[in-house]
Amino acid sequence: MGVLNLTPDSFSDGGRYNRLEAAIERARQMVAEGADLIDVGGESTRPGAEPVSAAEEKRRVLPVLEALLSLGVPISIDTRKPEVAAEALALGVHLLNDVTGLRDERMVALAARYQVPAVIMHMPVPDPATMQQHAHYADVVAEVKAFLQAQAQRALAAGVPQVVLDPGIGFGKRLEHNLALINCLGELVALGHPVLLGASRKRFIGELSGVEVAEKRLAGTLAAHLFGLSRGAHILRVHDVRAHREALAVWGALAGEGQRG
Ligand code: HH2
Repeated sequence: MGVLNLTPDSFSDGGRYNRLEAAIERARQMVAEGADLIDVGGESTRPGAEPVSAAEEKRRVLPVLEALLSLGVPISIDTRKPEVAAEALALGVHLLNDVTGLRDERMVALAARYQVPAVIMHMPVPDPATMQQHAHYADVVAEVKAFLQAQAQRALAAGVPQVVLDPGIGFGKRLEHNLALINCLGELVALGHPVLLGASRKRFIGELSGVEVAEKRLAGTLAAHLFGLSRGAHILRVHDVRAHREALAVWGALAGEGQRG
């Protein structure tokens, strides 16, 4: 899943792709580099980011979505606002990516009505501005798993055709929480739904590698993502598609055919 952020303030590539032409070009490039899916977002969810009105978010994403729907790959809308999701799905978007984990009944109803799969991501409170104040868990893996399982059951019972589970790396999580969740990703995989991992360029990669500039965190990102694959992740949400494809070609050969014998 290639990330297309149409925001002036995203933590890693903010401001670069906010013009229509540039956004479309960037999406084309990611597809050419091997992206299977493009995730389009119009609001930054980094800790402490300024909230964006639904009108502004729609202004940012709808023209781009319309253009991208002819690219030939599935397009996902990354939004926590039902108003934005409704218009994106009416255009024909293929996947709903809700970082607030389908807490809002209207999001569930929309995914059911348009018969699209939904990504259910964990965050401790549905508010990026304050989520880091809620980074307290007795057992982060158990709590995230329980939340995702409950939300998945609710969504499926309401008619959502498929759910994708995501531990929400960096969303109301500290370093030790992110590490535990990636290390124990197999527990989420065991719930029987596809699992998405989004560690690309995130703060914990910087904390571990000492790389402060988000755009320069590719090496650490690849390490986290390949580790996640070895734990059973099905979808990686990435900014650097080409590098991931190259790494996957080698990792996949080793994981699939590299056993002795
Ligand atoms: N991470 C970000 C945004 N959306 N969606 C899912 N399902 N999983 C994630 O891990 C995830 C996500 C944050 O990264 P980015 O889009 O690069 O930054 P920003 O929110 O500042 O635009």
